Formats: sequence, structure tokens, C-alpha cells
Amino acid sequence: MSESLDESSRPRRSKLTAASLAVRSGRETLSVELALTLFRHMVRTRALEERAIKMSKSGEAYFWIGGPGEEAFNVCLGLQVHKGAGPAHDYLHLHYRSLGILLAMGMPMVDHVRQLAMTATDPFSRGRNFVGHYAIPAWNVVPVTSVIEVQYLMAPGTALIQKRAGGDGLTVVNGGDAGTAEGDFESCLLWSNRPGNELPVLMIVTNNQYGISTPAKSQLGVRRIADRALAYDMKAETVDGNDPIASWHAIDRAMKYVRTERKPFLLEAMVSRLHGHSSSSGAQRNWSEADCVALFEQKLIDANAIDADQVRAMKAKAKEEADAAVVQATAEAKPTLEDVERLTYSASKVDAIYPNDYTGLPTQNSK
Ligand SMILES: Cc1ncc(C[n+]2csc(CCOP(=O)(O)OP(=O)(O)O)c2C)c(N)n1
Repeated sequence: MSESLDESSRPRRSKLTAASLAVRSGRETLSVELALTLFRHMVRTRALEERAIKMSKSGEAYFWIGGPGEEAFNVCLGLQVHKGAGPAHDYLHLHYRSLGILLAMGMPMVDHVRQLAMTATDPFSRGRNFVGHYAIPAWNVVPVTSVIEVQYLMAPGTALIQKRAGGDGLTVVNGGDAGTAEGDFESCLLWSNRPGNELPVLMIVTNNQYGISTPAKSQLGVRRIADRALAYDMKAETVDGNDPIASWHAIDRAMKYVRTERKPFLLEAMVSRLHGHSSSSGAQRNWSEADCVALFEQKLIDANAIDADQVRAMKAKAKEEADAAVVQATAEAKPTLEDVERLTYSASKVDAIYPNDYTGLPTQNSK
């Protein structure tokens, strides 16, 4: 964040005088308006991630995991999701570094903090799960699990329903590079592209080149994870996930293909991991990796789309928003002992048929 930078590392003011109409990366462009929207959500996401890390270090939270370094790609994804409930809208099977997706979709910061602070008001798990383990029925956000990669096995299920229902809803599933070693990933490739039964799945791998402390290059024989789609005759692409312009267009291309063809697409995004794996490894800032927020900030300044004062104001506003979310959430009630047994199971007609299958569920038999 610019507040912690000294003068020499502050972004340079652009020498351009005329306002540019578009911001460019290679041959691709975005309108200034869209580029600034992306940047604002990237800055908001980074501010909340940094505040969340502080919470874990100060004892206001017990554990942190998140996605600093994935903001560019994730914000582009969140803004292109068709949000809503049911098969006409997109389903999201996410992993634990997806804050940027949800903030761009409109999730209030306080909900993320509630789960981090394990409050009774946490709307995703009532204070029972790790941070970033979202579950939002109104937006088809399927519960995030800590068990990596199982989301890839579930994704063909929602996509099958979407294919049967008609419409252009698609299923997004994301995860990291190390997880692709699990059979669940291969099963997703296979089940999404059975000849004649192809499914509208957008498979995403955010490749930060590490699985906790194991470097990908010591584990993966494939040059690009996207190449694994070749074996299934599936379309695929690898994109620089630190470049929001390239990411926006890659996601747009992939989504258009999946929505219209009703067939799967594997998109690999090369991203950074700016604070290590989680608070368990200290969450110290790694200054050796590319920072998508700093890179886009300089690009926007060079394009005359924003100036350094406006950047500072945007960052200050994002920090205020994150701080206010923490103040609000940390004042809220924590779960009580009695809450441990509340809302664990949802009673259903099935209980009457299999009354003994649900340990601890109050049934007629146990009364
Ligand atoms: C099935 C399973 N195996 C192992 C773990 C422990 N674990 C948690 S995160 C992680 C690394 C995942 O790396 P990657 O898939 O590259 O995602 P990243 O965290 O780098 O985004 C591992 C091995 C787990 N949670 N679930």
C-alpha cells in the first residue's frame, strides 16, 4: 500500500497530458472506466487482505489464509459472473483465496471479517469455519471446503443440471496448482468432456507455483497445467493472472465459449503468492514476486487514467472500509456453548425414513 512506501518507490506521475480513452496491454485494451472499476476492487481486496493478516497477528483472529497476489484475476472473474440462484445463473465452486471474486460480486467486507473473527453473525458458517470458506445460496456459491480439490468433483454435477435446464448458466470451479495432483481434478476433466455429454464447466487453476512449501517445478512434469486439457480434446488457455487486462479478456473468451457451446474450458492463471501460504507460515510479505496492484497502478498512471493523489485517496477509502468492517464484526456476539449444536443438521423428510443415519439428530426415536 502506498502509505508504507517511501517517496522513491511512489508511482511516477505520467508525462502524458491528454486523457487516454483506453488502457492497453499488448494488443488488448479496456476502457478507462472499466479499468478503474477493476483497480478499485483490487485495491479494496488488498486492503481487506492486509487488515485480515493484521487480525491474525494481533489475536483478533485465529488463522488467516487468502489471496494477496490474485486480486487482478479474481476481480475480473467476479465482475463477469452471472450472479443469482438456480441453474439459470452461474454456480461457483471456489477455494480459499477467492476474496476478490466475492468482493467484486458485491459481498460486504464485514461478512468476510465475521468468518475470520468467528462471530455468531458469520453468514457462511456461524463462526465454525476458516476464513474465506464462503457459502451463499442466493449466489450459487457452493460451500468452500478446506479439503482441497473436492470442488472439481462437484462441479460437473451443477453443470449437468444447468445443461439439462437450458439457458446459458455455467459452472465455475477454481483451485490451486498443487491440488491438480489430486484425482478429483482429472475426474473433472474427464466428466466435463465426455463425447456427446460435454458440460458447461469453466475449470480455473490459479497457479502460484507452490503447494504450501513445495515448488510446483519439483512435482509437475507438464509445462503448463492448461496442457492437461489437450488429452481430453478440451479448449484451454494460460493467462498472466497479474495482468487484469489480459485476464479480463481471457475470462471473457472462456465464458463466451462455455455459455454458447455448452462445453468445458480450462483456464490457467499465473498468479503471485504475496504473503506465503497462510498465517501458519507467518504470512510475511514476499517482495520478490510481481504485485498486480502496484503494476496496474503504474499502468493507469502512465495511461493518464488516474494520478498519484487519486490512487492515495482510493487506497485510504479502501482502508477505511476494511477498518470499519473489523470494528463492526469484532463488536458482534461470539457463538455460545449452546450454539455448538444449533444448525448442525437440517431436519428433512429423509430423517423419518433413515432416522438413525444422522448422528446427534433429534429424531422421534431419540425423544
Ligand atoms: C485433500 C487435501 N490434501 C492436503 C491438504 C493440505 N493442504 C492445504 S492447502 C494445500 C496446498 C494447496 O496448494 P495449491 O493447490 O497449489 O493451492 P494454493 O494454496 O497454493 O493456492 C495442501 C496440501 C488438504 N487441505 N486437503
